[in-house]
Amino acid sequence: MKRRDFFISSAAALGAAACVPATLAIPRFQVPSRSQLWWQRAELGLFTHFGMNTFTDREWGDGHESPSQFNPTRFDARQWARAAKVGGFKYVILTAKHHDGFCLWPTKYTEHSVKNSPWRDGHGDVVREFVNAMRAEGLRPGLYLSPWDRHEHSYGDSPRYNQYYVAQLTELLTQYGPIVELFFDGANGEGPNGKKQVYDWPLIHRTVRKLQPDALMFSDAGPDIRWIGNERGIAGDPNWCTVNPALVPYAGFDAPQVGEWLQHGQADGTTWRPGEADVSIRPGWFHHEAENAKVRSVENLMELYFASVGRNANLLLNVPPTREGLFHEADAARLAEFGARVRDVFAVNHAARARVTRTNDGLELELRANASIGIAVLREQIERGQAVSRYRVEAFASGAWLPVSRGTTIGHKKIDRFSAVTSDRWRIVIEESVRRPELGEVGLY
Ligand code: FUL
Repeated sequence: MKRRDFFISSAAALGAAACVPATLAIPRFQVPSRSQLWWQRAELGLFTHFGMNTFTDREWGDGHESPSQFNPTRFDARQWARAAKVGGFKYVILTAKHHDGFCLWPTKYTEHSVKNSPWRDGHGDVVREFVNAMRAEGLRPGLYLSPWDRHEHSYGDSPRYNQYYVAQLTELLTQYGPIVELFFDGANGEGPNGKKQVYDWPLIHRTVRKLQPDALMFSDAGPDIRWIGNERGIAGDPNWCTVNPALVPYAGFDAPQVGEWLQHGQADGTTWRPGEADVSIRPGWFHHEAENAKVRSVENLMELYFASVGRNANLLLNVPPTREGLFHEADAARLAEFGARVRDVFAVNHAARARVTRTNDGLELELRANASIGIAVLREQIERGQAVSRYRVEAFASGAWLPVSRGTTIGHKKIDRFSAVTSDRWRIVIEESVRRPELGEVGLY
């Protein structure tokens, strides 16, 4: 059901609250939680796929690998953290367990873990070193715990495996300090007994909420962050932070309209669930020697940045450590270049000291001097919800307002690129919104 009744016109929408006709019923709208707000403002997350596959040169292990194969001889999570920080990333998510079931921490619940590996004579704990290293660099750690487990015998025996999974989740949430995000992957294969595992998502969600109420849960069904619907790092346009959760009731749920829902969200959604766009810096998620020359170029990473962060989604860029336990020099160098490029592109904001006037349908900016502008960064104050559904950006040139870009949603951030125009007068015109918009700081570069 589309709730058209609360789509109000922009003119009324932009005035003070008192200008909204008293009879117009504006329903309760959605806003981010404190954790979601931090997360959306962070914009950039790094993903690190590391584990048994790193040593077997595979993407999906079958669970029959031996812990003796895991031995990262120069393991140094501080090197990952420094590279992430230089790249401008604010949080980092590690695969504590991938589909092969091998655990990077010495869990009590299986022998298939680092404790039976030669690494640090079985006394190592990748998760511990990871969280410590991230925090030491001011980054927030997150964890991926694959629900699909191709090693664990109880897998497919649903209640038993659910207990196993929740027990592992409990270890991770009680022994390693605050976890910013739990990444729940949707892959769900057959168990060794041929039975399909039915995950107890309500139990999983309750466990996380109880143990770490501020941790955000990611999956295609949220509940806090939604998958953007592809692994190419590209968000939809439009992209709403809100969805109607009933449409995708649990992770891995498949229906024809799911792709659209993930990509775009819903203007009239009843739950705040911003999108995260995951993608790898290389063809694979895990490190493979043969792909060392296939690390994405900085130009390509910038395109991904504009297609994700520039469309109101977070970018989760995967950088897989090598068998030595280090980011490969090519990846580390690329992260540094990417960070420098972003800082460079957004170094001088010509709107920073502009005189800003609220118009009845947007904002007008008078810059301190003429400037050649080719990028506009728009923001809504999402702590008050998301409202804009159509806008245009204009520059005053040769005696008239010239539209330079048009768009749909804005949300936390929308970045428009256009052929550079020189002007000292710029304006944002909100053509349509679903409720009263509150624009945030404008950037002109
Ligand atoms: C997928 C997994 O199957 C891949 O191995 C990877 O972890 C990716 C992020 O999610 O569904």
